[in-house]
Amino acid sequence: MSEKHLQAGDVLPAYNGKLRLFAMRFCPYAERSVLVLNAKNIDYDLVFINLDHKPEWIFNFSPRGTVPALEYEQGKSIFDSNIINAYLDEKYPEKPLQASEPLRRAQDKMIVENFAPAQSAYYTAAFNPQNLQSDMVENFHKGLEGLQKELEVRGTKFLHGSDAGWVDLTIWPFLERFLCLPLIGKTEFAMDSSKYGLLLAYIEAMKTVPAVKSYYLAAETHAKFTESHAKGDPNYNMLDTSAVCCMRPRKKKE
Ligand SMILES: N[C@@H](CCC(=O)N[C@@H](CS)C(=O)NCC(=O)O)C(=O)O
Repeated sequence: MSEKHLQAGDVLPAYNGKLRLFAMRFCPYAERSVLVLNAKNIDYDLVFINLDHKPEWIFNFSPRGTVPALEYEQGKSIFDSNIINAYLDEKYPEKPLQASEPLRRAQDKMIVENFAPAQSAYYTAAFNPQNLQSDMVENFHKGLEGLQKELEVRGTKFLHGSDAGWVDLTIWPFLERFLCLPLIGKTEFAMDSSKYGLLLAYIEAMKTVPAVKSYYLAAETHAKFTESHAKGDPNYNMLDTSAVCCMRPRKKKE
């Protein structure tokens, strides 16, 4: 899989019959769908999009030009991470990721809902720091405290149970990114181990989940991307090694 992000003027790669997810490597919403595809062992292709210079064809798959979008049949697509993930879980029922009990499913959705203010605080801190207000920092910590409380009450390794499920994979991409905030100087967002011991243990457990591990990026990498974004020139292709391979030193001609 290439980490290169396609942009305006680039051609749409040929369709090869697999499900195809249009994504951006640093997008937490796209990551949600990647994790669900991985966790369900579904075969798929990833196409990364430069969101500042979008290729014209992305609008055929996602009317607002947002990612993720899923091409489920040639030229036919759905968009939005929650819509895509619900579709995948129902269409491929072999390994269900949502709770089987209706009440538990509702409670899982409430966890995601209650976590949303923490996500917004993260977005502001990372991408609009000039608009950051103290109540956002409070909301962030309220979100983390709520999550930790839920882990304590449930008493399971993951929120879903002994395996990670829909609820874990839905909030994970944000937890992964929260860890980069102290690295970009937002120390008020640090997760102190004396306060967040259980949550930090959960984060470590999530990193070992195969679906997560194969797509996980370290806090330092997220910090680098966020800084490039703050400078007005997001470095979408910072993980693309295809350019490096062509710069190997050539053998001198005899
Ligand atoms: N609610 C959507 C949000 C998707 C979203 O905002 N994606 C961002 C990237 S992280 C995007 O595509 N931005 C490009 C744009 O808004 O033009 C989802 O859950 O999929």
